[in-house]
Amino acid sequence: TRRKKGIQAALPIVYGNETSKLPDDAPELQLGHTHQWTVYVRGPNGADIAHYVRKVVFRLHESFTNAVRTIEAPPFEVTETGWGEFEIVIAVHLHDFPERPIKLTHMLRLFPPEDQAVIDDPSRPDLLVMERYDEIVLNEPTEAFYDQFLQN
Ligand code: SLL
Repeated sequence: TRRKKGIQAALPIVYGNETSKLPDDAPELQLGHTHQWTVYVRGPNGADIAHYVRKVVFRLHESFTNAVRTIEAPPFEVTETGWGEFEIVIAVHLHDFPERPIKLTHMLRLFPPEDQAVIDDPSRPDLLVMERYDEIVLNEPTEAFYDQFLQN
């Protein structure tokens, strides 16, 4: 495969979690669960990342059934209910480098941490959002990828 020598591409992504408290009548409360959350990898402002993301693998805490969740199409996210916070390992597999996934880690938050900014959506005051903007740096993309997505 021919690659663009000396070219570095920065692919923007946003990853993190959204959490809300379970309503009083939620059946999951019987299991001791207190919150519903979604962990995700997205493009900034809803941009489509499926051009360069082939699949995303989320490794949840082992207390979850099928703790390894592989998402092969957008939206690249997992929604669950639970009771605790834990670190999620996220592997982003690119079309261009399928053999070399990008590893991200995200601390799932159910409660607002004291030392971190929390993004508030005024239309959803019950929703806690903990997310981070990042760039996946692609070294020497394939010529096909470069021609299709990067050159403009
Ligand atoms: C803690 N170290 O003790 C962490 C572990 C694990 C959270 C949190 C499981 C939900 C289910 C769940 O929420 N685990 O039963 O499926 O806080």
